[in-house]
Amino acid sequence: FKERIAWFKEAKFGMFIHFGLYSQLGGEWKGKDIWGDAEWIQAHADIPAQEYAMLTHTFNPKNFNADEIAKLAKDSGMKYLVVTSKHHEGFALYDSKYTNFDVANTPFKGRDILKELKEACDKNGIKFGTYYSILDWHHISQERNIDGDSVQQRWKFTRMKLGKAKDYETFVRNQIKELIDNYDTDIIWFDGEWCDWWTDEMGLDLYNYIRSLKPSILVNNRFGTREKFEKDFGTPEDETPEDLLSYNWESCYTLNTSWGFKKNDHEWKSAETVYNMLHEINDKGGNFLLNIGPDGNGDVPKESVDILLEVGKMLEKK
Ligand code: FUL
Repeated sequence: FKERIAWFKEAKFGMFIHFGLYSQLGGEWKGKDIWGDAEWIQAHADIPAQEYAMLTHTFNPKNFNADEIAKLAKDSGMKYLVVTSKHHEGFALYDSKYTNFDVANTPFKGRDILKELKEACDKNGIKFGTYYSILDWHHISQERNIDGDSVQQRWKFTRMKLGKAKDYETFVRNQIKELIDNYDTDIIWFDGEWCDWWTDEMGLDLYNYIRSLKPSILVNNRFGTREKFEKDFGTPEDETPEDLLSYNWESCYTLNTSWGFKKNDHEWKSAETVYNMLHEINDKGGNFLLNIGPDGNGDVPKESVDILLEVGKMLEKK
């Protein structure tokens, strides 16, 4: 294990990228500002899956420039990157054989975001990782949980349709295998494991399957109950642990307050804040995964670019 995680420990600083259909909306639905994280807009505005799926017709991030993003990571002192291959919305940012709900069925077809990023990372000496949500608002196996007592609860804890769990497990395996076979991903960064139909046993089986496909890969602890699993690394979110931890970990934060692009979110952290956070986290033995959310055109918000480049300069001076 020590050998497998060595590059990660050394890397210390990485880039998180939240990008998906929601990036087009920028936190607004039908002219209204929707509260909360912009990648949760389907839940918070209670948008039915079919209506949400119409966003594939307009997904066309023409300005998406993987090379610029990988270079930005490098110039900011980052050594790896983790991109949302599929967030809770269920949309695959790559051409997946197992669903039509993917980039190949949008006006952006012919380009594969993961492929472009993977190649740009290789070129720039950045390790490539992929986020994958177990919770899936599009897959037919799951539906909004009508018993939930708030809109958010209904979407956060989906209901597994009777007899469909096995199909979904197979679907997840197939997609993860694509991430390994086609993009040689170095990290599987799970999320959305909290629904009651997803058990620790399923998570562990999946973990072992992934390791059998690529023994050197790293998997975060969100394949099952987070508190139970330390390996391969823990994932404090929006927080830095107070005490020193006995296991490997990575704190993730975003540059403003939303992970996905949000037009009206102007609460940017300063370069100095980011720099200090990085030092605090690293001093405590953790990694820092810092998020950018490109907009619907594929542009990284100028504020993010400026802050990150400034951090890069501060690190160089040291
Ligand atoms: C959370 C997700 O629900 C958020 O949307 C975001 O991806 C964050 C990093 O993890 O659990």
